[in-house]
This record gives sequence, structure tokens and C-alpha cells, in this order.
Amino acid sequence: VRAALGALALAAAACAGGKNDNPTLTAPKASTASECAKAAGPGNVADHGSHPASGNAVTLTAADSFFEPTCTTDVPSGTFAVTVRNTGSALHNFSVPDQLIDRDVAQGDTIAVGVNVSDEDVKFFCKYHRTSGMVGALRTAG
Ligand SMILES: [Cu+2]
Repeated sequence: VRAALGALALAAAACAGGKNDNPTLTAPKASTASECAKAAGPGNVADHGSHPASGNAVTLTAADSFFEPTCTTDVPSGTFAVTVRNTGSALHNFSVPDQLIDRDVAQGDTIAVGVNVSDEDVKFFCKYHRTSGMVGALRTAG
């Protein structure tokens, strides 16, 4: 029985040290700012994880009140196709002021928008819930 318990403890330790690559299961970090929070900030960031882009596109969920994933990584340069799906109960929005992007996403709706990406991360936010941390970033591969 002792040996079995030891093996269990080892397995648990291995698990705890492992990388959780599923953003939906990653709890938002409270204390130290994540790389994503740094990229999407400054200010309040409701961090619901990072996920790599699939090619030159991503689908984001806009919920009450955060984007998931909050950060998209490995974003290639060029026109990046962002689809935003509002699964919350409030009206949300996708804004990138530098690119004159300001699109509302009604409850249950989906919008598609092209974002220009060069060599810098592109920050975006919901203009209605920005102070609640409803912000995010498209992070370049470099
Ligand atoms: Cu919002």
C-alpha cells in the first residue's frame, strides 16, 4: 500500500508540473501578470488564456466580460481574419482604434473583421467593458 501511495504522489507531482495547454481550463492568474496580461495591458486584463492562431485566422469568444482566448499567439503578418462570437448576455464590441475598427457584436451574433498585423502585437478591446478588463492581444510570432 505504501508503494502504491508513493507512485500516486509521484504521478500527482508530474501532473502539477505539466503544462496545461487548454486555455478553457486555465484559471485566470490573480497575482503575477502573465505574458498575455502584459501584452494586452496596461490596465485591468481579464486573462482567459492564450491560444495559437490557426493559420491566418482566429475565432474569439466574447463573453461577460472577457475575450477567450484573451491572447492569440503566433499571429502571422498580413491581414489576419478575426471572427468574434458573442456568447454572453450583454452587447459586446471589438475595437482597434489605430485601424479604425469599432464593431459591435450583439448577443448571439458573430462578426468577421480583418486586422492588419505587421511586426508588433495588436491590442484590442470591447469599448463597453474595457475597464472590466475586456481586452486582448494578437501576438506576433516574432
Ligand atoms: Cu463587452
